[in-house]
Amino acid sequence: MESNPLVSIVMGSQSDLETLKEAAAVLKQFSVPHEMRVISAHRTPAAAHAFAVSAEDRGVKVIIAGAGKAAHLAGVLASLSLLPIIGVPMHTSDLGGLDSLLSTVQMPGGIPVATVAIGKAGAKNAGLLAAAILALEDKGLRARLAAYREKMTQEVQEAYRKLQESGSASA
Ligand code: RP5
Repeated sequence: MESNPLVSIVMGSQSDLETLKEAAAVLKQFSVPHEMRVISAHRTPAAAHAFAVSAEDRGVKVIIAGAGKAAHLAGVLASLSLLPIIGVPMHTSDLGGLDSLLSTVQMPGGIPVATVAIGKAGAKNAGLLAAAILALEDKGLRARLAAYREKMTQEVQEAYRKLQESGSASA
């Protein structure tokens, strides 16, 4: 585990790990020090409290919190910390993740959670959003993010060029 993480990725259950790995992969790609923890707002509320009130003092700058079903983790952490909190709603078997999405995004005014999309796309974007926040004070990281965007643009343009070459772009 990273000893001086700038981003803490917290998940409500070990079962969320496959999804939250996407956020960790992005942070690794951009060389952002990070850690991963399993803390539940419902099953380990004392640990959630202790984590939230100490994260800033440990040097953490952004928290990514992923949870599913009645997903209160991001909101609880946001209620206890002034750090920016990014909420990742897990996909669920019962309601497809709509349960997680609504319980993460529908925060009362005054306690913000920046909620991203359900599931792996959301976790990936949580990593990118955390990196963008840190890039405000880190020119090297900003340059790496700009290069990532440029590569993505070129890949889409290349895909379109190939489609045109194949003759499938119009009929
Ligand atoms: C939430 O309940 C977790 O974030 C997880 O997404 C969901 C189900 O947890 P498990 O029953 O799989 O541990 O707290």
